[in-house]
Amino acid sequence: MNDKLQVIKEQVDGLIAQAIEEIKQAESSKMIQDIRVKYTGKKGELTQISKQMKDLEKYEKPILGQLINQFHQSFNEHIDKKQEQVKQKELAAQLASETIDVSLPGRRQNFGSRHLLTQTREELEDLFLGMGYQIIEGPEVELDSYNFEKMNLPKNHPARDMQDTFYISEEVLLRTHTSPVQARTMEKHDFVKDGPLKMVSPGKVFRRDNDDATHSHQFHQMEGLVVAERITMADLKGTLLQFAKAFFGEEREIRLRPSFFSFTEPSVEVDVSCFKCGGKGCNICKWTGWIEVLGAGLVHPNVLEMSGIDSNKYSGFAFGVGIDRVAMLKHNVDDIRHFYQNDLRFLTQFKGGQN
Ligand code: FA5
Repeated sequence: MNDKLQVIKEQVDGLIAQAIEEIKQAESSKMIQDIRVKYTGKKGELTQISKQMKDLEKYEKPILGQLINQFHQSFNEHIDKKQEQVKQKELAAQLASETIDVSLPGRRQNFGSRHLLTQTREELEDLFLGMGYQIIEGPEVELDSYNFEKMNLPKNHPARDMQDTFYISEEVLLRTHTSPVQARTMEKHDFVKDGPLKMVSPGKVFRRDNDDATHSHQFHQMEGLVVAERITMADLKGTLLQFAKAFFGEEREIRLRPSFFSFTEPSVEVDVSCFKCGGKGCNICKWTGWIEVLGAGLVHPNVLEMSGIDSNKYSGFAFGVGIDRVAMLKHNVDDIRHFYQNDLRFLTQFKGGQN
């Protein structure tokens, strides 16, 4: 080996010694990668030495080639071994840092629950389903003809004032009560095929009302309607007593007071004996012993006839319960606006209807 080659050999030997030393010190995959680039990369140290190839004599070139191969062999051997060790160490560290303590108690999931108004509506539905009623829903955006005219409230009737509402056009409005579902159902009913008509219809209603603790411009009602031959006030009273006992408690009594609705005749307001004081008088019943819960009556013959039912053959009773009101009474809620404010401090008190 001539002097020139001797110098190159010393350079390569020095380089491999230096690389091996650095490999020994490497502690991460990143450091190993950097060493690879530093020695064997395109601009690496070995590449610099290889560049001398072009200045060598033909017979000298294979000798340099051999030296370069030896470098690669030794370098790869060391670096691969080190890479394997580092990989093991890194994997162990990762597994240690991601250890799951399976003995830790789980985090509690906070589930939502059914709104008290939904719970109340479902309770009322179940109760009437149990008495053989079917549930029928009607549209919230209603025609004037169903909301008023077919309920025996012709245009310009003064009783319309009590149920002013939001009009979409002259003839289309947001319904003020669930009573229009009476007419929609009666029109379709076939007594020969379907037998007696027994239905309840829960849903949202709207009125131009001033909001206060017991009034909202949007609230919920449930309509009840029974039409068959020889239906009397006794049927109405018996049904409402059963409802009052099932919903408010077995000891409840009811009282009917004369009232006016254009679609029933006679019409009544129905009171339930106070479930807090049992009728003795307290702040809930305003010291009267009775709480008003709904309006009812025998279906007016005009209403039957307008829906195509022979009022000489058939009669019926109807009632309309304010769902918000009975929910307030049963659960001692002092302001109807709590139902619509979505305050979790209020809502989470009624977790009975867990989803
Ligand atoms: C009616 O709406 C009649 N359609 C009920 C009816 C049906 C009578 C069938 C006869 C036969 P009234 O306007 O009284 O009647 O309302 C019925 C119930 O809705 C009231 O007893 C009350 O519980 C509730 N209610 C009325 N206005 C509001 C309001 N602004 N906010 C909350 N609840 C109300």
